[in-house]
Formats: sequence, C-alpha cells, structure tokens
Amino acid sequence: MIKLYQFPPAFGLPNMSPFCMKVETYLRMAGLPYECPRGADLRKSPKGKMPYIDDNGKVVADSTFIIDYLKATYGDTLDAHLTQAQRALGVVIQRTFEESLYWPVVHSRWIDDIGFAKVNQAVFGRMTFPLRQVIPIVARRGLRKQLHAQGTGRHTRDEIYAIGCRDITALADLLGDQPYFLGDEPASIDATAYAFLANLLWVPIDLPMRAHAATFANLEAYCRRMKARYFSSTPARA
Ligand SMILES: N[C@@H](CCC(=O)N[C@@H](CS)C(=O)NCC(=O)O)C(=O)O
Repeated sequence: MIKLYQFPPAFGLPNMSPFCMKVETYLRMAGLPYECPRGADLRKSPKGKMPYIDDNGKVVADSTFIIDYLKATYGDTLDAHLTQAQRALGVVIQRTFEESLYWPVVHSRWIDDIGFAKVNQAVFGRMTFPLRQVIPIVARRGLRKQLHAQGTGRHTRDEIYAIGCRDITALADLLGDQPYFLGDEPASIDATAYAFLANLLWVPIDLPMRAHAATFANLEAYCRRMKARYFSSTPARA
C-alpha cells in the first residue's frame, strides 16, 4: 500500500500543510488506497520537506512529483477529459496557490503574532519542557528566513495580506459558479485548490485573508462540496 508521510492532522483538517493535504486529497480523488504512518520525520524526507510517499520501496518527494508519479504508475483518470487550454489554466491556478498565495499564508501562521499563537499551540502544544520552549522559536526563525529569502518577508504586513487577498479574489472569480475549478468535473487541480482553500477558510486564524476568503460564498461552497465528495470517511492513519 502507498505510504503517505506527512504531518499529523491539525485544526480538524487532514493536514495544516496544504501540500500534504493536496496529496491526501489526490489519493482519495484517484481512489488509491494509502496509509499515513505515525511519527513521520522531516529529517527522513529526501527533500527535507513534507510530504513524501513510499510506494513499495519507490520513494517520491514533492507533492507535484508525487502526483506525476501516481498518474504515470496508476493511470490518470482525473485529467483525461481536459482540453489543452484547461490543462494550461490548471498550471496557472496551481502556481497561484502554491507559489504566490502560499507565502502570505506562511506569514499569517508563523510571523503574525495572532496566527503564531494558534499554530504554536496546535503544532507544539503537546511537547514537554525544554523542547516546548525551544522548538517553536527555532521553527519560527526558520520560516522567517525562508520568507525573507523568497521575498515576501521584505514586505509590510499590509502589503503581504494585500498580495494574498488579490490572489483569493482572482481564484474566486475564476471558480465563479462552476462546481470545480476546471468545470463540471473534478480534476487533479482541485486537490491543490481544496487543500489551500480549506486551510484558509477552516483554520481559525482570524486575519484579513480568512475574512476576505469568507466573503466569497462560492469558495466555502466549493470546500464543502469537495469535503462531502472525498472526505466523508475519516482519513486513513496507520
Ligand atoms: N514544493 C513542495 C513544498 C512542500 C513544503 O513546502 N512543505 C512544507 C510544509 S507546508 C514543509 O515541509 N516545511 C518544512 C520546512 O521547511 O522545514 C511540495 O509541493 O511538496
């Protein structure tokens, strides 16, 4: 069975990492059985990030490469119906979530004191002294460095949330009144979209981007639709 290595569930979501939740959503959309071994360790990940999978000894890291591998190995039923233009739009939507919106989300969780108070408790709350004192500080410092290197960390808080809100508006307008991002049928891009939008709407960090996303009824309806279709059963945990 496919082993999906990822962070433990948090905030009532399968994962608070949108990249991990993307792969778990894809596995469910594609109907591929999987398990999530407990105690997944970032240090064992080939690329030092989550998620990665082990499929009978074949280890693949990075959510997009994992999905490419799963499509190549088990077939690609989800995207078979797409036109070239829809495939191109899927790539652009994916980049907006993963390369743009992701960074304001990271800021809201790890740098903004309001978000960090929640994340600190959810992620590190069960750690014991002295790790409970040290690890959150080290993790936060690491994320601050990443944000600075990527560039988002050089903007003001207002500028960062303006970038995030503009992405959210564009994505909500693109979805419009369609049931799924590329039309009437779900496609693999919906794994990314659901993972990011559920993490934005349903993680109780009350910052401008969440409030902004909540003004678009289609985004909430979309997340409910995806949840009902693919997560009516409890996520598999080994
Ligand atoms: N491009 C990667 C991104 C994965 C990623 O950034 N994962 C984050 C969690 S959202 C992570 O593992 N961060 C740990 C770290 O940077 O130390 C993918 O698509 O899987």
